[in-house]
Amino acid sequence: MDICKMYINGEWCESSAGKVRKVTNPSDGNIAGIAAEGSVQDLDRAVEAAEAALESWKKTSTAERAALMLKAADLVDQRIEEIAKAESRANGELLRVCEMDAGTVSAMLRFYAGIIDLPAGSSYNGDPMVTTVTLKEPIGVCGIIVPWNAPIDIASKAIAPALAAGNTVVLKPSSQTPFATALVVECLHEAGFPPGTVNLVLGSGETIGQAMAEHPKINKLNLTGGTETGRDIIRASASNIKKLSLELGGKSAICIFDDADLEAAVENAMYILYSSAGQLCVAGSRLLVQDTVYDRVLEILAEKAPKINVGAADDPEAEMGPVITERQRDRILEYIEIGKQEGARLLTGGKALTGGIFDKGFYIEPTVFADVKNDMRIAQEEIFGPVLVVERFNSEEEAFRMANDSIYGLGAGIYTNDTARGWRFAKEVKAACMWINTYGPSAGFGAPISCVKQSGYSTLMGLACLESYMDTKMVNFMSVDAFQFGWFSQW
Ligand code: TXE
Repeated sequence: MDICKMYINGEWCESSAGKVRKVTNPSDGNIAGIAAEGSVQDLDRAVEAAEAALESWKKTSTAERAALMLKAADLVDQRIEEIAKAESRANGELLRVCEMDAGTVSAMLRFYAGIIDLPAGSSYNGDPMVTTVTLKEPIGVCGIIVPWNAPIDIASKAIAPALAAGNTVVLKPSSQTPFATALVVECLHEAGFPPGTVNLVLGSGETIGQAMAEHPKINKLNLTGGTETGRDIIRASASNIKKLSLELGGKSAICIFDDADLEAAVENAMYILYSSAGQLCVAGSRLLVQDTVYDRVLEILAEKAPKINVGAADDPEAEMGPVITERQRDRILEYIEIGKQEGARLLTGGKALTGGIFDKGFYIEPTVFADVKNDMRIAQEEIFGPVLVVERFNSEEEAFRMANDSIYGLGAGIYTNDTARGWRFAKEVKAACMWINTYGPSAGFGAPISCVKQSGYSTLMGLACLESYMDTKMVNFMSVDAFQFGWFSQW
């Protein structure tokens, strides 16, 4: 089996420490691939290459950068199947979901190539002698650290704006999912990005990720990952005050009011959570249900959740796949035990699936807890597995208070036919992305997602994201020769 290599200064290479890591396929327990396990020396080499490439890369025209991005997008489209299979084998995401993720990569490259010229400075003419303008310029070397869920989708949402803005990139995928990311980097290489513009370093978060946070020559670090990892990176980067963009955990609430279409609301909630086996940061993992329809919603969940077709990621009939690792499976099962001990009612699921393919991979039954109180750990902590917690509320005020009673601020949803209530929800609940009578879709890549509370701080998507990969200088021009302030009497 070929070793997935790193890409530093335009060349593919193995780890200078000669180390490799085997990755297990969550669907069947087989080896998904073998990847180089980089050393800090490899990271240093990548940062030096990115720094060296920066001088010329930031002087390229936006037209040159856009042309390379568009070419890379075409190359990704030609390899969609290969990229999707590489991702699905490593993280157990359903293959058709990974195909959508791969499609996002080329879409992101095209989107940012399309808006590459939009960031502009301003001019200020408030003083007859001084003219002030702002200049936008690349930040420098950008470190990008991504998680194992939807890795290429998430990586592309950072790589594309970083490169479009004239930065160079050092990318570190999760050690669980290097393969699809390496194929995307191959497409960037083949498109003709100059050596050092894009670098791929493989390895653990504790070693390579930590070293990126500490590295004085990485000028901006983008993390998508858990909130605890965000804390680690804030601490590790304190020594050099690099710019941080943190997209972290979530425990998003979906409020279902009694005037909603309950079947649609429950189907939406189940889809967004279980289609990724609960491994989607923005998934609505807390269902807040008005007490007048609480029993009916539980009836629907009790009937529908056990019928979800769980299977291997490449099974076209599967509606839910495995969770990422044996360790993560056991962690989720621990949370299920915690839920029982806290007094929540296990409505359905709660066990690891066994028999056939389930004995080889890491599968958990679609699980629903009812009668959950919002101060329970299973309502407050991110489980990141196929576990839905259902809580009841009486009034709108109580529903919105419960939705806000979370350290996270990532997603939030409401199902109601009361338009005014939908607007009150949008204004009163604190979250980065919100949905009214749906959950998940959005009308375009231009809408920015700005994480809040302990879901982090960052601006994902849109022109705001592109500008977040630029520094803004204020430059003042004096329009009078040999200007003096006239402060000193001796003049
Ligand atoms: O995260 P981890 P995972 C979150 C999701 C969940 C987590 C799941 O909510 O909490 O990601 O992904 C590296 N210093 N989001 O388990 O463990 C690690 O190697 C530096 C939110 O992978 O935090 C990996 O590359 N780096 C998101 C990356 O950090 C470190 C959407 C993430 O690892 C490190 C998707 C350290 N100390 C998932 N420790 C959103 N909000 O949009 C680990 N890493």
